[in-house]
Amino acid sequence: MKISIFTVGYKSDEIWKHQFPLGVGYLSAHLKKVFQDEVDIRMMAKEEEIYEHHPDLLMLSSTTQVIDIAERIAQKVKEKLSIPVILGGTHISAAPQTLMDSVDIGVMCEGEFIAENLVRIYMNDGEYRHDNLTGVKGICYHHINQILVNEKQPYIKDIDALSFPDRNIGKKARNVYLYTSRGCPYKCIFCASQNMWGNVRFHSAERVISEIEFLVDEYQAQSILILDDLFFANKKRFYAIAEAVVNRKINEKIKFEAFIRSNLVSEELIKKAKGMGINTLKFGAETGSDSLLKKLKGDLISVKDHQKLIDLCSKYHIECYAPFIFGTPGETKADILMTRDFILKNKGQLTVHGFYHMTPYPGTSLWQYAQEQMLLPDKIDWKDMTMDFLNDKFDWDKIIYLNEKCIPLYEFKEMIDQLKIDLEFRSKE
Ligand code: B12
Repeated sequence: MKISIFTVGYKSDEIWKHQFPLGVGYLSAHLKKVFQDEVDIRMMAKEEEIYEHHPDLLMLSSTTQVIDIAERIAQKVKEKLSIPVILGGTHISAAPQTLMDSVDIGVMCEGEFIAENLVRIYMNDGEYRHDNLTGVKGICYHHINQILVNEKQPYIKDIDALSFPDRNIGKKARNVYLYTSRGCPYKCIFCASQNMWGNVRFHSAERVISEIEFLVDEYQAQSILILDDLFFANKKRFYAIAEAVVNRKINEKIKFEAFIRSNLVSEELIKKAKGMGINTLKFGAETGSDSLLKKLKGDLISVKDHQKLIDLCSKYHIECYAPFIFGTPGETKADILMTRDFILKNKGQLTVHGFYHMTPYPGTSLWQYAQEQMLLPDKIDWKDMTMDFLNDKFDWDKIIYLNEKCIPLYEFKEMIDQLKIDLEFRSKE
């Protein structure tokens, strides 16, 4: 049986040589381990490769913003190949009721075992029907003009049992993606991680080290981008990993980037991070206003923590990156100016790598708020959910603006335009 797996939305060939999406990589590795020679699974770098492979089954992975492209591909594949199309990824996980007509089955959240069950059903029955899908956990599907959403699949307890993900990358790759945990213990109002991954689960330090060594030996990877929502969520494990990296001299061969949260920072931790070869840290700063920050990320974090992290990164020569978000319900003009001043004050020490509009995504508490306040349009065009003010597709007429009560949209736009000038931000494609 032939299966093609494709992540929707990639245009650049360059990025594929280095950074291969891990979601489809985990699926591919798991299905190969379970079915071995019974299936021929290919991860596609381009849409055209699907037609060349001529699979019996297509698996698509998509985020919210590119879901319209997923729909178009599914339609085309149905027309050309008449095969079942299964869709997974963050969007359908949070919004199963949006399953498109051209997609047969949506897979919600952690996908490895659900994909396995679906492949097995197809192998046995040669088709998907209501009677062979009704008991399958973690899926949604069409049945008599309705979308049925089955109960959730339990999360995998021991994620070390999963194989290393397949990666379609070349040798000497840079910023190779690595995942060392699933989920995040915090609940930021704009993030769907809890909905997606449930309680946070960690790979053991040993497993993390063996995957890093594999990337060094197998691919001669030059740098690794640790994509975990929060690599430092379990400090004990972080120290164990840092120590092993140094003891095995891995830090002499490879550098790392990772995501941190400012309230977890101490000098000892940053020193250890530098010691293991982390030369870039990224954190969700979001705002320079303390009261707003607490609203976004909870009471345990403050702008002082942000400052401490930035100062420590500066001291230990670690590059520090952070995104900022504007347009939160309740944000005042004074809050926006505080954020501007915070960014200006840290010029040279902090790189702003996200200048975002507060966009409600399904699966977040912000989405729930927007629904309750009736701030969502009747019909949402998902491709308009561009949150990046600097993206040339950002369209002020189409955004979902949640803060009209505090700052009217036209004044908000003026402030954002002024911020672009004050902070010397340039638009990009
Ligand atoms: C790496 C990454 C990227 C990479 C690769 C994206 C990708 N599609 O893999 C790049 C840099 C391209 C990227 C871009 C963007 N990203 Co991004 N990204 C991530 C990040 C940090 C990790 C993704 C990852 O590898 N996860 C680990 C794997 C194991 O999980 P997974 O991909 O979800 O796959 C599992 C399941 O979903 C499921 N599954 C997935 N696909 C399929 C398919 C089938 C058939 C089945 C059965 C199962 C299945 O099984 C997998 C294994 O369990 C996540 C944050 C996160 N924690 O996930 C954000 C995240 C996915 N990105 C996000 C966003 C907003 C974006 C951008 C829109 C940013 C922007 N401003 O442009 C763009 C979208 C462009 C695009 N084409 O996708 C949001 C998505 C929100 C949403 N509702 O869609 C996330 C969740 C961050 C967040 N918390 O808000 N991103």
